Amino acid sequence: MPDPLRIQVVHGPNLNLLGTREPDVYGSATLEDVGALLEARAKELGVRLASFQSNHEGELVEHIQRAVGEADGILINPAGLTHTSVVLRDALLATGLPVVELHLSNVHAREAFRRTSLVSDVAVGVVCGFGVESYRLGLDGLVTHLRAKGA
Ligand code: CA2
Repeated sequence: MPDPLRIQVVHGPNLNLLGTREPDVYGSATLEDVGALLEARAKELGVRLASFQSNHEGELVEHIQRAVGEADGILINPAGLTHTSVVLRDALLATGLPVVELHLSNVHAREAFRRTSLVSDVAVGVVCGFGVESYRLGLDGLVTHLRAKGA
């Protein structure tokens, strides 16, 4: 039996607040609910997950750097840093790992600044607009991509 694929899940700033504010935009599920949903899907897919959330850009960068050799791919909701962070983009690119970007909301149907992503063009795919289902769809997409590559 081959070793299971390892996926690093990264949640950006303020996502610790999920389910506590702005339910009209982000839904009522908490980050813990997202973790449970992802773990259930990971079990079905036979992959292993590690999850990390931080409100600090530098901590996110350090964690992403540590994914090299520890993970086969990265599933990330970069939250507000999507639209601003060259350093997060550089960190993701430097890993050389396949990245899937996801968003709960449809960032294209909101303010104009949310249509810019510094991550999308270094990602193998992007999912947005399906609430917490975006996480499951993103995980499925990343695992499909990795398996097609023979990882
Ligand atoms: O739709 C998404 O997943 C976003 O990545 C969420 C970010 C936003 O800046 C992006 O444009 C789109 C905001 C994350 C903050 O999450 C909160 C959740 C509940 C209450 C307050 C903030």
